[in-house]
Amino acid sequence: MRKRKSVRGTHRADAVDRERFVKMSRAGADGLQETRREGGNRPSGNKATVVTYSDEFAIQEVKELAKAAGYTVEALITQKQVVKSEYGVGVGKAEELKEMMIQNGSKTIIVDERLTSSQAYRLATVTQAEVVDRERLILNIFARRAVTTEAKLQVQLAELRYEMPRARDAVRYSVKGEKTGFMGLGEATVDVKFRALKRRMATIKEKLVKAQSNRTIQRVERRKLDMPFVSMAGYTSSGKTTLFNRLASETREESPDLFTTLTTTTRAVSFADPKKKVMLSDTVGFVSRLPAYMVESFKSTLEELTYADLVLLLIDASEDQESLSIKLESCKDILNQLKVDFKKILLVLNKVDLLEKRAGAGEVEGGSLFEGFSTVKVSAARGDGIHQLKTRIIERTYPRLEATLGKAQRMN
Ligand SMILES: Nc1nc2c(ncn2[C@@H]2O[C@H](COP(=O)(O)OP(=O)(O)OP(=O)(O)O)[C@@H](O)[C@H]2O)c(=O)[nH]1
Ligand SMILES: [Mg+2]
Repeated sequence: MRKRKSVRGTHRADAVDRERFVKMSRAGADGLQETRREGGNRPSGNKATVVTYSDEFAIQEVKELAKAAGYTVEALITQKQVVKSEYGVGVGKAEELKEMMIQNGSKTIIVDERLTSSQAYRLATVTQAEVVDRERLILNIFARRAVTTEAKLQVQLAELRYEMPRARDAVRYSVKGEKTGFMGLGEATVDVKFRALKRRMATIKEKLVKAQSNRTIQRVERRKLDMPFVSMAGYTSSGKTTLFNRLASETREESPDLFTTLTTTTRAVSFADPKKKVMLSDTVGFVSRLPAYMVESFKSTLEELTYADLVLLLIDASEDQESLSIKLESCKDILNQLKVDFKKILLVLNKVDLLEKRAGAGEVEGGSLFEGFSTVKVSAARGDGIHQLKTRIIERTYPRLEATLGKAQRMN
């Protein structure tokens, strides 16, 4: 009884809450300007309470995502279902959350799923807190990490795609609150606001098309050099940049934080035979439950994978079967969306050095998960298996290239 009363009690402050929600939506919709002003550094040092699924993988991952977005996790509650109810969480949980947050001083609830705007609104109303869903959380990380102009544009595009349907709902709430139009503004102003959002989206897309055509020109130029293209893909933190640095003698940033790399770096690399060079690219990492519009927004960066002759798909082989399975399936799903031919994949089982510390040393838990793929075990950090990997890269790319060259010569 006490629980229900408290939830209803909060509803009485509905008008004030609606105002807060509308302000929050506005902060989101205008987030692009904020990103530009603060160089993408938001939020920082914020205390958050997290709602996620009860499995260990989800718990660990959301904690790392929250950390990468600048939050400190004060408390974490788990649920079997995260998005089924009116608030995204059950009514009882919503109230539990509110009390928990008063105790721990956090002002943000991170819900590890995609919330509808009505769920976010209701949860924000009941708890009097800022509500950040999984997609917003990932966007916040991207916004913090984006350094290059292209990466910033891609993040801005993804943010607009996230905000548009929510801005539409904010209008509905505004109307329900007896204020016509968007965020308490008149209908005409709503139209103006939406048109402005759409225009911004069109401008960003235009700029990205330019970035994309520059890439295409670069790719065509590189093709003239008759070098095979090798691209690295994999879950965030699987060790792509560490391997790239080792193979290309580079010093790009590698870190245990999620989404360290947001842009593509390409280098011409030669292994044992200086005549057999390959173009090697490192790129942005993947994460599970990544919506299609985010993949689409990062298309100009991820496109390297589509054109690659060989894709090195990195897996952190030191993880347990469940993590391996979730991560590999997520990667396959995204590579599928990018229309990557799976025959071009070489599965690189990285971090094998960590397996030695375990009981049953040396064995990767993947087993049947890797069926259908050829695999190679390496430690990008320590150097194990690197010679074998280089040999495999050349074996997999040069026969194909030589066949293409031979065909071209025969045609001339
Ligand atoms: N023990 C061990 N750690 C590794 C190995 N390879 C990478 N790491 C560590 O794993 C973490 C992630 O490495 P990165 O190279 O930044 O991973 P990434 O795939 O580029 O990550 P994102 O750019 O965030 O997608 C870092 O702390 C690395 O030091 C390895 O072979 N063994
Ligand atoms: Mg990286």
